[in-house]
Amino acid sequence: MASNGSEPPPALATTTASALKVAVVGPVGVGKTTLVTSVSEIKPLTTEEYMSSDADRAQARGVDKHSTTVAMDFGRISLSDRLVLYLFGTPGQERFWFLWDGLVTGALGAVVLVDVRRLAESFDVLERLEKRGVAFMVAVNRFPDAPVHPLPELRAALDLPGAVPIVYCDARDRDSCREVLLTLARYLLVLAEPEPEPEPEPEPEPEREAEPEAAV
Ligand SMILES: Nc1nc2c(ncn2[C@@H]2O[C@H](COP(=O)(O)OP(=O)(O)OP(=O)(O)O)[C@@H](O)[C@H]2O)c(=O)[nH]1
Ligand SMILES: [Mg+2]
Repeated sequence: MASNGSEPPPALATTTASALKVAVVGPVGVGKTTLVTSVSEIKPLTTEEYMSSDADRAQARGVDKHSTTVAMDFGRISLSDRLVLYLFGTPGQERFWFLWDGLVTGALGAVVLVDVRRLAESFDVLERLEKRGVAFMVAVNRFPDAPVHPLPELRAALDLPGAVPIVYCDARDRDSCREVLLTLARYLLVLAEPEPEPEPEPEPEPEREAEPEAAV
């Protein structure tokens, strides 16, 4: 649960034995930092810098924002006394993409945040994850002035395989972000299930010897 600032953030349980890593990726201004901030139980580590150049603001076109992530976002969710989830938000600007490898390496999976008004900007991101073999799902961040398309249409437009989950979310809403992470967790569990063993071929019926004819 996010701290409201008046109480110290919950300390990491001393019993914590394992950590999982999930990456939050997507193009500029889709709400990656917003999602990590909404869902983290600690005040997240963010690396926001003021966008001073026209080129940077042009890359974030259509998005009302003046700062951008220049390295990463980092948040934490304790899943149990023993298990903690670390969230790593990537920078959206192309000139910081060289940081991707470190941020995505070792991730169990990734959430790709998408803005329907700038769908084509997500293609590069999806391709980069596919090349790295990182399991991912798509969360469409519902901005109030964005059109709402049926999810099957968005799936087709993004050319997503049928098994990849795609959901709507509001990156500012903690419950909505938790639901996204739960969807990713369920998908990762399905992927981790062993392939069912092929059914064994039925044994051929043994050929019966012809009964000797009874002597008359
Ligand atoms: N209305 C609305 N605004 C949002 C939502 N999510 C993010 N925003 C706003 O959109 C802007 C971009 O959000 P960020 O979280 O900084 O986006 P980002 O993906 O981290 O951007 P980069 O780090 O520059 O790639 C901010 O001004 C947010 O307040 C949302 O769900 N609804
Ligand atoms: Mg950001």
